[in-house]
Amino acid sequence: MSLPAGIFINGVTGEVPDANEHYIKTIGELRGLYRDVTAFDTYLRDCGDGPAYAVAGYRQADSDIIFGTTTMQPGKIGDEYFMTRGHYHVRRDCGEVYYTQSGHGVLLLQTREGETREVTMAPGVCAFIPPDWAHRSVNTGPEPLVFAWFCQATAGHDYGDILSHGMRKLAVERADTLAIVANPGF
Ligand code: PAN
Ligand code: ZN
Repeated sequence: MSLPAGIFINGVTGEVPDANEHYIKTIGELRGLYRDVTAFDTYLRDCGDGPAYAVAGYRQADSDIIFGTTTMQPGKIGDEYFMTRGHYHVRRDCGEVYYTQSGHGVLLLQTREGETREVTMAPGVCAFIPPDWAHRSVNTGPEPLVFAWFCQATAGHDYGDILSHGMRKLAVERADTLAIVANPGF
């Protein structure tokens, strides 16, 4: 049986002391995500492998809801800011909420039909992700980007489509500022 609980989230570090699910994605594990393969290899050679983002989740058995945090390091590969893999949910009826607690970024969203949207991620902004919109977060600032996420426990992650085709839009740095551009490789 699920029981009520008050779960502390550190909005600066993203740490959730009571989290019972954790994983880290290193830059090296994200080969193929970034368009500039030479820049990717140069980054790994010069900076070494290290965490790109960490995910902590809080799940209670038999509950319909899970939540947790994602903490994304700042950085760029070529002109692309550090980003998450991006996914649809396996269950097409399941949306999600991202509540940014610190740092700055952009949430890239797209439908299977080709519609795209961007939502600014900044402290205090709650991003609503409707069902069946693919979503990828991008850290566009110089600090870690920390956001709390809340979704259905059985939503599931479907990475296949974004992994093989990328997303329609890229978040890149142009003249020292963020630009959202069409992905020439899509
Ligand atoms: C988030 C994401 C998390 C990492 O918890 O899973 O930010 O992003 P990727 O899973 O795309 O690598 C979420 O959207 N869950 O559904
Ligand atoms: Zn999701």
